[in-house]
Amino acid sequence: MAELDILIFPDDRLRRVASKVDDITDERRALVSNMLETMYAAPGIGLAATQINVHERIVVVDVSEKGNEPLVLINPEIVAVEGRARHEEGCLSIPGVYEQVERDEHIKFAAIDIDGNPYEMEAEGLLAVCVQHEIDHLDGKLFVDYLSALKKRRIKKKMLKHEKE
Ligand code: GNR
Ligand code: NI
Repeated sequence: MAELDILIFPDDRLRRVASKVDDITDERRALVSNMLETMYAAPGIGLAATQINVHERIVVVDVSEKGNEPLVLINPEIVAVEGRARHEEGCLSIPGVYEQVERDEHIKFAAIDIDGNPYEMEAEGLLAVCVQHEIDHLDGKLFVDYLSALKKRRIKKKMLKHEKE
Protein backbone atom coordinates (compact mmCIF):
# COMPACT_ATOMS: atom_id res chain seq x y z
CA MET A 1 0.00 0.00 0.00
CA ALA A 2 1.05 3.60 -0.35
CA GLU A 3 0.08 6.99 0.96
CA LEU A 4 -0.95 9.46 -1.73
CA ASP A 5 -0.43 13.25 -1.93
CA ILE A 6 -3.53 15.33 -1.26
CA LEU A 7 -4.27 18.40 -3.42
CA ILE A 8 -4.59 21.64 -1.43
CA PHE A 9 -7.11 24.47 -2.07
CA PRO A 10 -7.06 26.58 -4.26
CA ASP A 11 -5.61 23.98 -6.66
CA ASP A 12 -7.67 24.03 -9.90
CA ARG A 13 -7.58 20.24 -10.11
CA LEU A 14 -9.98 20.14 -7.13
CA ARG A 15 -12.55 21.71 -9.50
CA ARG A 16 -12.62 18.88 -12.03
CA VAL A 17 -15.83 16.83 -12.28
CA ALA A 18 -15.08 13.13 -11.85
CA SER A 19 -16.27 10.51 -14.36
CA LYS A 20 -18.44 7.51 -13.56
CA VAL A 21 -16.63 4.22 -13.00
CA ASP A 22 -17.79 1.49 -15.36
CA ASP A 23 -15.91 -1.50 -14.00
CA ILE A 24 -13.88 -2.45 -10.96
CA THR A 25 -10.40 -3.41 -12.09
CA ASP A 26 -7.44 -4.55 -10.00
CA GLU A 27 -5.99 -1.09 -10.53
CA ARG A 28 -9.08 0.52 -8.99
CA ARG A 29 -9.04 -1.97 -6.09
CA ALA A 30 -5.41 -0.95 -5.42
CA LEU A 31 -6.41 2.71 -5.64
CA VAL A 32 -9.15 2.21 -3.01
CA SER A 33 -6.66 0.47 -0.74
CA ASN A 34 -4.23 3.39 -1.08
CA MET A 35 -7.05 5.89 -0.52
CA LEU A 36 -7.98 4.13 2.73
CA GLU A 37 -4.36 4.19 3.86
CA THR A 38 -4.11 7.90 3.00
CA MET A 39 -7.39 8.71 4.81
CA TYR A 40 -6.40 6.82 8.00
CA ALA A 41 -2.88 8.31 8.01
CA ALA A 42 -4.11 11.90 7.58
CA PRO A 43 -6.19 11.26 9.75
CA GLY A 44 -9.57 11.93 8.15
CA ILE A 45 -13.07 10.45 8.08
CA GLY A 46 -13.42 10.55 4.30
CA LEU A 47 -11.47 10.97 1.08
CA ALA A 48 -12.62 11.50 -2.50
CA ALA A 49 -10.46 10.37 -5.44
CA THR A 50 -10.51 13.98 -6.71
CA GLN A 51 -8.37 14.96 -3.70
CA ILE A 52 -5.58 12.67 -4.85
CA ASN A 53 -5.91 13.88 -8.45
CA VAL A 54 -7.80 10.86 -9.75
CA HIS A 55 -10.97 12.11 -11.43
CA GLU A 56 -13.17 9.05 -11.01
CA ARG A 57 -16.28 8.75 -8.83
CA ILE A 58 -14.66 6.85 -5.94
CA VAL A 59 -14.94 7.75 -2.25
CA VAL A 60 -13.81 6.12 1.00
CA VAL A 61 -15.36 6.96 4.38
CA ASP A 62 -14.96 5.79 7.97
CA VAL A 63 -16.83 7.71 10.68
CA SER A 64 -16.48 4.96 13.32
CA GLU A 65 -14.79 5.79 16.64
CA LYS A 66 -12.18 3.07 16.26
CA GLY A 67 -11.59 3.69 12.57
CA ASN A 68 -12.34 0.08 11.69
CA GLU A 69 -15.50 0.45 9.62
CA PRO A 70 -14.38 1.47 6.14
CA LEU A 71 -17.04 2.18 3.53
CA VAL A 72 -16.32 2.31 -0.19
CA LEU A 73 -18.67 4.35 -2.37
CA ILE A 74 -18.32 3.98 -6.13
CA ASN A 75 -20.60 6.17 -8.26
CA PRO A 76 -22.43 7.40 -5.12
CA GLU A 77 -25.78 9.16 -5.57
CA ILE A 78 -28.13 10.71 -3.04
CA VAL A 79 -31.59 9.29 -3.67
CA ALA A 80 -33.62 10.88 -0.83
CA VAL A 81 -33.19 13.68 1.69
CA GLU A 82 -35.06 15.03 4.71
CA GLY A 83 -34.46 18.04 6.97
CA ARG A 84 -31.57 20.47 7.15
CA ALA A 85 -28.84 20.72 9.81
CA ARG A 86 -25.66 22.69 10.43
CA HIS A 87 -22.40 20.96 11.25
CA GLU A 88 -18.79 22.10 11.60
CA GLU A 89 -16.73 20.81 8.68
CA GLY A 90 -13.07 20.51 7.87
CA CYS A 91 -11.32 19.20 4.77
CA LEU A 92 -7.97 17.51 4.19
CA SER A 93 -7.61 19.78 1.13
CA ILE A 94 -8.11 22.91 3.29
CA PRO A 95 -6.01 22.12 6.37
CA GLY A 96 -6.64 24.08 9.57
CA VAL A 97 -9.97 25.56 8.45
CA TYR A 98 -13.21 24.61 10.24
CA GLU A 99 -16.56 26.26 9.48
CA GLN A 100 -20.27 25.56 9.93
CA VAL A 101 -22.09 24.34 6.82
CA GLU A 102 -25.80 23.61 6.40
CA ARG A 103 -26.67 20.39 4.57
CA ASP A 104 -29.41 17.77 4.30
CA GLU A 105 -29.85 16.15 7.72
CA HIS A 106 -31.01 12.67 6.75
CA ILE A 107 -30.05 11.13 3.44
CA LYS A 108 -30.40 7.87 1.60
CA PHE A 109 -27.61 7.17 -0.86
CA ALA A 110 -26.94 4.51 -3.46
CA ALA A 111 -23.45 3.33 -4.43
CA ILE A 112 -21.46 0.32 -5.59
CA ASP A 113 -19.09 -1.44 -3.18
CA ILE A 114 -15.57 -2.72 -3.84
CA ASP A 115 -16.92 -6.06 -5.07
CA GLY A 116 -19.14 -4.31 -7.62
CA ASN A 117 -22.35 -4.89 -5.67
CA PRO A 118 -24.88 -2.04 -5.62
CA TYR A 119 -26.23 -1.05 -2.19
CA GLU A 120 -28.33 1.64 -0.55
CA MET A 121 -27.77 3.10 2.90
CA GLU A 122 -29.53 5.62 5.10
CA ALA A 123 -27.33 8.10 6.93
CA GLU A 124 -27.66 10.89 9.47
CA GLY A 125 -25.24 12.85 11.65
CA LEU A 126 -21.55 12.78 10.73
CA LEU A 127 -21.97 10.07 8.06
CA ALA A 128 -24.63 12.12 6.25
CA VAL A 129 -22.39 15.21 6.38
CA CYS A 130 -19.36 13.29 5.19
CA VAL A 131 -21.10 11.57 2.25
CA GLN A 132 -22.45 14.93 1.01
CA HIS A 133 -18.99 16.52 1.46
CA GLU A 134 -17.34 13.71 -0.54
CA ILE A 135 -19.90 13.72 -3.37
CA ASP A 136 -19.32 17.48 -3.61
CA HIS A 137 -15.58 16.76 -4.15
CA LEU A 138 -16.49 14.48 -7.08
CA ASP A 139 -18.42 17.41 -8.56
CA GLY A 140 -15.51 19.83 -8.08
CA LYS A 141 -17.14 21.50 -5.11
CA LEU A 142 -15.60 22.39 -1.72
CA PHE A 143 -17.23 23.28 1.61
CA VAL A 144 -15.79 26.80 1.42
CA ASP A 145 -18.08 27.38 -1.61
CA TYR A 146 -20.97 27.53 0.89
CA LEU A 147 -19.35 30.37 2.89
CA SER A 148 -19.56 34.11 2.25
CA ALA A 149 -17.30 35.54 -0.45
CA LEU A 150 -15.40 37.41 2.27
CA LYS A 151 -14.70 34.27 4.34
CA LYS A 152 -13.72 32.33 1.23
CA ARG A 153 -11.28 35.04 0.14
CA ARG A 154 -9.65 35.07 3.60
CA ILE A 155 -9.27 31.29 3.54
CA LYS A 156 -7.76 31.38 0.05
CA LYS A 157 -5.24 34.02 1.17
CA LYS A 158 -4.32 31.96 4.22
CA MET A 159 -3.79 28.83 2.10
CA LEU A 160 -1.63 30.66 -0.45
CA LYS A 161 0.46 32.19 2.36
CA HIS A 162 1.08 28.78 3.98
CA GLU A 163 1.94 27.32 0.58
CA LYS A 164 4.94 29.66 0.29
CA GLU A 165 6.30 28.73 3.72
O1 GNR B 1 -11.65 14.35 7.84
C1 GNR B 1 -12.63 15.03 7.53
N1 GNR B 1 -13.47 15.45 8.50
C2 GNR B 1 -14.68 16.06 8.24
C3 GNR B 1 -15.34 16.68 9.30
C4 GNR B 1 -16.56 17.27 9.11
C5 GNR B 1 -17.14 17.24 7.87
C6 GNR B 1 -16.51 16.63 6.79
C7 GNR B 1 -15.28 16.03 6.99
S1 GNR B 1 -14.51 15.24 5.66
C8 GNR B 1 -12.84 15.40 6.11
C9 GNR B 1 -11.94 14.64 5.16
C10 GNR B 1 -12.07 15.23 3.79
O2 GNR B 1 -11.58 16.28 3.44
N2 GNR B 1 -12.77 14.57 2.92
O3 GNR B 1 -12.96 15.06 1.69
NI1 NI C 1 -12.79 17.22 1.91
